[in-house]
Amino acid sequence: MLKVATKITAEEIKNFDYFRDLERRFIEIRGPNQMYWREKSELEKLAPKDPETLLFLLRSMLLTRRTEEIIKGIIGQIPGSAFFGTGNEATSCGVMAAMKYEDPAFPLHRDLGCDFVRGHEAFTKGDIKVRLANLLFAQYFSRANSPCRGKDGNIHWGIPEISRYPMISHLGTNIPVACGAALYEKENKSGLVAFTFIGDGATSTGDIQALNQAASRKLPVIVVIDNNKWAYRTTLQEQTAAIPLSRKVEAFGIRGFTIDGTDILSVYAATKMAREIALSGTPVLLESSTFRMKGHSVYDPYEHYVSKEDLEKWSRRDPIARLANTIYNEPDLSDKNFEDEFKSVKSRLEKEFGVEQELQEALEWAKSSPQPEPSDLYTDISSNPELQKFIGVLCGRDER
Ligand SMILES: Cc1ncc(C[n+]2csc(CCOP(=O)(O)OP(=O)(O)O)c2C)c(N)n1
Ligand SMILES: [Mg+2]
Repeated sequence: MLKVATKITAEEIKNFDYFRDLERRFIEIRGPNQMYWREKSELEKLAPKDPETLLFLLRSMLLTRRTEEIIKGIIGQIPGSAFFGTGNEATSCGVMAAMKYEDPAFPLHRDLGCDFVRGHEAFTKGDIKVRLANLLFAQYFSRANSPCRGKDGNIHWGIPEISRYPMISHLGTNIPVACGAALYEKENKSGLVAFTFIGDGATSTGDIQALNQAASRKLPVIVVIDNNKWAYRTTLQEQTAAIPLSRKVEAFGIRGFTIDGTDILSVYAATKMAREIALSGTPVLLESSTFRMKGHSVYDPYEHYVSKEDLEKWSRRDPIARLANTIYNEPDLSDKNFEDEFKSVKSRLEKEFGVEQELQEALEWAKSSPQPEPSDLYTDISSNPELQKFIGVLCGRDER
């Protein structure tokens, strides 16, 4: 795990009251087969307890949130819109941290935490060693050195070097693709588990049927639902009666669990459990309960239709605040000045953990990166050389 600069010592962290609300944490993991699978005490054993992992998780969530704040500030300078996962960081970071580094991952656009966890150390891409944050900002600016080499904004990108594959815009379609990846891993006996994320809205698409085949073929696959209670402006209750959503796979004969997606320790433990189940030949649906704290996109005036009460209630379950409170005993989640206190704790931690510096450097790197050449417009369209050549001819260009 990455060593992070922080003022808290390993000794101090050993003494903190880690187990004080553990009961409440794991009681929230529900599911018809939960007890059948494990005793609660066994599940607790899967939660991270070493200081390095806890601090790494906190730093990853801070990086994720701060990146989105920075992006909000540069809207207008980047092409297109942006879609945030504010409030969802424990799910994206917790799931990714509990999976194996080589497990093929298919996150959504709101799951930047997955990228920060898997790309926490610089990795080699092409000819250069690069940090994830640099690539991410280059992608938002559509620069020539970004994962899509300037051909896309901030959605359909992947980094195969770290087994992080792109998402598909059509809701739910990530599911059959991840199942296909799981089939590949099973046939190759790699011991790896493919996993993907879908929104609550996507659970009402036909693509969830892919889990029927995955179940009968005993594929090592996990589907995580980012249940943020909204699908654009449609509420959860308006789009389905199958609540909790984890019930949706009972008919396929596989396991569904609902977890508290704002508590990264629960998410981490439940994902470890899910990974073991998936490896034993039963796909898993993991519903992570969160709340979308921002609009569908930056241009969506969510304050007009999301109630103040809901936003206030869920802000006190902020995943970063919860983990900071577990480790440092601050911010106080029930204090009437919670928002102000959290703001100051967060900005202090961003500096102490080197988050601000890493992101500002990455932003500058991306801004000064080259724009794509117009002559590259038709390159990289197909991995099939014949088809690529054909595209070149169609576009009146030589195949490059
Ligand atoms: C099959 C399909 N239908 C409709 C859309 C349009 N659309 C894009 S995002 C969205 C809402 C998605 O909600 P959810 O799955 O809950 O994900 P969230 O945005 O909350 O992360 C819709 C309806 C689409 N992309 N694909
Ligand atoms: Mg949603």
